[in-house]
Amino acid sequence: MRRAMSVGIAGLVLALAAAPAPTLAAQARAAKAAPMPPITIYHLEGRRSERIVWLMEELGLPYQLEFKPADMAATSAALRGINPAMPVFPTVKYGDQVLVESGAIIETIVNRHAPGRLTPALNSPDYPYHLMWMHYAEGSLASRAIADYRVWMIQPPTARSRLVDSEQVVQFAEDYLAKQPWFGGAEFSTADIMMLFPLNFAMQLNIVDKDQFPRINAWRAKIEARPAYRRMLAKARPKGMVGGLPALPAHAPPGPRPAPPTR
Ligand SMILES: N[C@@H](CCC(=O)N[C@@H](CS)C(=O)NCC(=O)O)C(=O)O
Repeated sequence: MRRAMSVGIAGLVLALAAAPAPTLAAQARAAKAAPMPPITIYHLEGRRSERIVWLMEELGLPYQLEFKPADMAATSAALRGINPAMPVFPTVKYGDQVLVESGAIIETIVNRHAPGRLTPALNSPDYPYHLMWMHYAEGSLASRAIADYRVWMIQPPTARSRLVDSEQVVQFAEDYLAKQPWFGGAEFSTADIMMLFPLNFAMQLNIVDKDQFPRINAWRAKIEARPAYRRMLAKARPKGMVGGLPALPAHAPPGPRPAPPTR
């Protein structure tokens, strides 16, 4: 079986890779999968669009990748050309539909074109947790990490907020990994794909103290060893990260937070 991928705004580069022979179960699943329209991922190095590239690499599905390596201006211009009202990465052209929200894009692709893959069985105990982390990644984790980053860039904190903060949302993820090896439970799933970006964001930008979370660090090491993740990096970050944000000079001191409001 051959897989095609194109890279670059300027031209089309065809990359061919041999995939392993499909098992009987994979053939049965493929028979249920809907035909996939052409998919173009508007991407910028190191951003959430890497989730979609990584997903497609895990699934062995074809896609076109639009970005100009190490050229943020050209990459942003291409994005604004297709999605001027909401220019965010990822924007995905799915057939003739233009989609944002990485979680929704992942669920659309898996549910329609790779049913049953990278997802625990619907009636399994893992399923509710898998779905919880799918949503937690953007809902609780990314939103708080980004809010703290913006505020703390203006004034490095000397104490923790009384509201749920970045430390607490990352700690909640750390505690879950004491019980399960993956955010999807027993097996790697799309919840892991969703969780990596905000955890990297929080740790690499010093929003939290990365040394406080050994289980997340061990999980990240397992992810970085995955062949599909490495293929994603080679294709989506060929010249490294572009326009990265500076790390915070200091993160909030760990420890107890002020008591929450009582009314
Ligand atoms: N919740 C959205 C977030 C998309 C998003 O904000 N992407 C960032 C890059 S990681 C972006 O394009 N930001 C540009 C901006 O905020 O102007 C998703 O999961 O896709």
